[in-house]
Amino acid sequence: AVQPTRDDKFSFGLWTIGYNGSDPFGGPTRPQLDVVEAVEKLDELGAYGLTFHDDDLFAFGSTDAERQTQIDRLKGALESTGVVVPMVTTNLFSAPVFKDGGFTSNDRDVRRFALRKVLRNVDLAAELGAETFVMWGGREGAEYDAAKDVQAALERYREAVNLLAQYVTDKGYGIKFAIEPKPNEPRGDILLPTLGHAIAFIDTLERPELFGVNPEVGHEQMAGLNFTAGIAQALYSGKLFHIDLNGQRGIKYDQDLVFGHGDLQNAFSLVDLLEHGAPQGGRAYDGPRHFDYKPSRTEDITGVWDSAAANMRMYLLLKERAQAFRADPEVQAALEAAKVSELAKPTLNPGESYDAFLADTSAYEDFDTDAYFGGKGFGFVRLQQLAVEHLMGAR
Ligand code: GLT
Ligand code: MN
Ligand code: MN
Ligand code: MN
Repeated sequence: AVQPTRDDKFSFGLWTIGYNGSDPFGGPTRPQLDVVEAVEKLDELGAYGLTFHDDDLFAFGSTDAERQTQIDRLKGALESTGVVVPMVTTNLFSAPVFKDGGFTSNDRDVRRFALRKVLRNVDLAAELGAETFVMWGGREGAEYDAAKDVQAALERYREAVNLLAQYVTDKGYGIKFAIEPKPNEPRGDILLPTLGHAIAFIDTLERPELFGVNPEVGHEQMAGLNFTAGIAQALYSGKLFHIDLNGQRGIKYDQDLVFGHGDLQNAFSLVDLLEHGAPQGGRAYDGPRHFDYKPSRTEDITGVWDSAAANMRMYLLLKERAQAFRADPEVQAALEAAKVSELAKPTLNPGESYDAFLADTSAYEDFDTDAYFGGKGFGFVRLQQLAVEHLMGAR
């Protein structure tokens, strides 16, 4: 059961397994990975999808012929393996021209160039049958408050994505957009730093139905936020269009560890939520389980593929543990005792007016707050202990 299959919908970014080990303090520790090898090896390991940035497939500044050669090589590998491309994205962060961002650079010519680069890649995404187009605005931000008019930047971001929505609508492309938040790195502060900021921004768009979020485990955790709780809100808003799974250990630089190699308890509650929905039947997640991790630069190519397999194995192991947790009668009793299910019950009676509510003396005048709060506890700790024991395989 921990052998990945296509039905598990595991996908990887070409830039993840293709990461050559460069970091701000040192150069590459591994040679470049070819896209055909990447597709064949992912297929062998049981993944169903490959995702990429334009610049992962063909270097920035490639000629049309070089670009086409790489697209054809990718298509050949997809055909021979059955691997699909569920998501495509554009690199608006590596080339020096994007040093102050793409859609929100202070320089208008850069903004026009960035938008053209994205439109070109949207056409390619449609050609490859991708359903989701991710936008991670890593350079959309600033180091200095005086250097960026954030309200104008949001307006330019809005202008850009409204145009993209118009474009896919007119072309009849079946593509939806997923905005990926990150609080900082590479910029000191990035625009739309958390999934909450992104969801609020989406509400201001001309076609909000075409936009959702692509939250990354580590990015929310870099801000000290609870990823599972954020995902619950994204699901609640119908905005979880895609997800980047990886591992992060606390508030520090973006680690992009293997999924589950960071905050394991949060990974457990996340898989439980994605697979089963809320305990009272709130929405679950149906899309690709996409890994956005970096094989550590200490590893050779064997270590790259071991770590790719580890992501999928961690997910499936957590899924098994979550199933056991949900099925355990003791857990069900503990959930009941902790009143987790009572939260699904509306606070007012059906059709209860505020007059009727105000007339209910049991709600206030006769409600004995001392007796209630001085007495019985909720038993949350016991419930959590059961969860951790299931996670550890101790039950
Ligand atoms: C980049 C970033 C990721 C984004 C990718 C999509 S690229 O590696 O760190 O979090 O998901 O643009
Ligand atoms: Mn990351
Ligand atoms: Mn990353
Ligand atoms: Mn990501």
